Amino acid sequence: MSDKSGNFQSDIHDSNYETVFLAKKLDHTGLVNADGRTQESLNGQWNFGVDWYDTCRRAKWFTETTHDAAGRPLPLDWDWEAWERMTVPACWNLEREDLHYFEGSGVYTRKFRYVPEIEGERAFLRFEGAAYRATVFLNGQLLGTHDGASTPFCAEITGIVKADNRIIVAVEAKRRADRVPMDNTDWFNYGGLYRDVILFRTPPVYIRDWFVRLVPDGTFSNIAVDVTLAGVSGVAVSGEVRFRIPGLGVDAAVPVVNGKGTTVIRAKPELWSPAAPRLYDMELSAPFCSDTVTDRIGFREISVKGTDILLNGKPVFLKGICVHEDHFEKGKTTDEKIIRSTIAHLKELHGNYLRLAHYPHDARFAKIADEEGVMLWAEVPVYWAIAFENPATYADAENQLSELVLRDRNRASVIIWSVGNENADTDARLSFMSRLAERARALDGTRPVSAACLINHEKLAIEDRLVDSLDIIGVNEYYGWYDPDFGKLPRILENSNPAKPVVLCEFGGGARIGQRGSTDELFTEDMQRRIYEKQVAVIGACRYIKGTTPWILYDFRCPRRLNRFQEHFNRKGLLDADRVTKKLAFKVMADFYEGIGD
Ligand code: GCB
Repeated sequence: MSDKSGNFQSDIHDSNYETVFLAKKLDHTGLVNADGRTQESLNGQWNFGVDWYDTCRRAKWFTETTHDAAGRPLPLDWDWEAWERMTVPACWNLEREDLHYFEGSGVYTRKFRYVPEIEGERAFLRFEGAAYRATVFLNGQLLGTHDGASTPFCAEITGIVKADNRIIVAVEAKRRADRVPMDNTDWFNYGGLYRDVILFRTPPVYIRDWFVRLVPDGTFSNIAVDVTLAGVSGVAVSGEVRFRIPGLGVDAAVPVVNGKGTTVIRAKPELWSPAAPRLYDMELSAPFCSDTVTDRIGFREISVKGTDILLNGKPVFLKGICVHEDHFEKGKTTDEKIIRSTIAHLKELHGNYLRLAHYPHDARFAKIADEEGVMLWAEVPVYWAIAFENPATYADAENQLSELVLRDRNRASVIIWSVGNENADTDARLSFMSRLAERARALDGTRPVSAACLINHEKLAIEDRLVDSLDIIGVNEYYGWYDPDFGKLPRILENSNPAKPVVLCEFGGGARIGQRGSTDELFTEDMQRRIYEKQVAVIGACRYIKGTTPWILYDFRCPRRLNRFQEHFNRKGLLDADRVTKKLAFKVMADFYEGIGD
């Protein structure tokens, strides 16, 4: 039917209603680094409507058209102020019982005041995470649409923002085969505006982003700084930015030409490490445009040599554990207290490293890990059977990876970018994931790239063509659990002769807290402990395994797990989902890591 015909009504007849919203993307190209700037929180109680049929976008509620052309009131289907309240940030699934498994669209709205502080000031909204698709409107105008549940995005609102504003965010949380992750995962699909929403301001010309790090040349005495400046209406800016690290006596010029500047400065920082997580305050200031940003940076070098992983030139064993961003009360929403208690458990394990599985965790994690001296594996949700043949899926994955790297590349704690987990070795997957590895290196040439690769369970060897594109080989194996024949693990390790370091990024087994029995009884703490004892004995004897992150620190919500011990939780945690009660295997891992020493 043509939209010219007299009985065409776009809100009910236009099946392509999303096209216009998708045409304006909020992606990594619009990301502005807001660290070290004054941030005004838009968190709090928003009005919220469950919009199961996506009518906000179909019927353009966001235009707030309340009267027809003749001035008569319209029978509206929305009613912002009468709607219930929903906490932002929060996973809607845990806010209301009837939304526990809700995977449709929800509309969030609130008002806010805005008073400019300086002449020509620019203003931005930044969303730290919205699952999965968020379409943002301000004062009736479309700002754009973001895809990806776990990475940040920004929208410039200069010229649209007024004294009194209404923001509307339509968030849609469907699982789909063409998304990243796709519709089948071993974790819960939380939805909503579940991370912070902030407003920040900049001068007309402003410092958009920076990348400060030790040059990985083995000398530990060169600091590189890249700066990006944004001009008014996209006009390229040139000028001099000062780069200062008072603690090192650094005060250097970074010449910026056409928006980009880069400089290498000689300096001898105390190196960041888990034993001494030294951070330096730094400042970038651009007097010609009156902009200044600050950050706290740790300087360290992470590299790979043969089958060794080197931290500051010395071999290091990554003593870690996997953790999901999943809290029994808050889901994927987190806070400083939760992050610090996670790290406290890692330290009780005598660990120095966490695998943040299987998607980017909250931005505060890496900041706190910087302070606490914890190394991190950061990952994008290229998980299991992604639509590797689909170019749109690749674009989504590449964008999520770009947003992650741009968000966290100034964090010393992040030492590995992972481009995926347990994906079948097809040509399409090889091309997809090796392009992702190249993308990570293009945005950040200072960190190794890894992925959880595959074992050939017939040949009993680590075998995955993706290995050629990686710096560190991640391997998941569940001998003693999914495959009870534990004897295969030592054979696999003997049969393999990798030229690169291997990290065992998963092993383990399930145990219901308090469930006791023999070491052969599934879901008992006793069997889980036995699996850990056998695993660490084999791992400890393998010359090329340079790190381990068993699966997993805490039990986590998982709709695929329906037996009487699981009750919708994956029970492979070393602690219960209460994040307090330890299982017997915890001590096995703690003793193993204590024995390895620093
Ligand atoms: C895996 C996956 C992880 C699962 C785990 C399990 O290999 O990478 O996401 O949760 O196994 O418990 O089966």
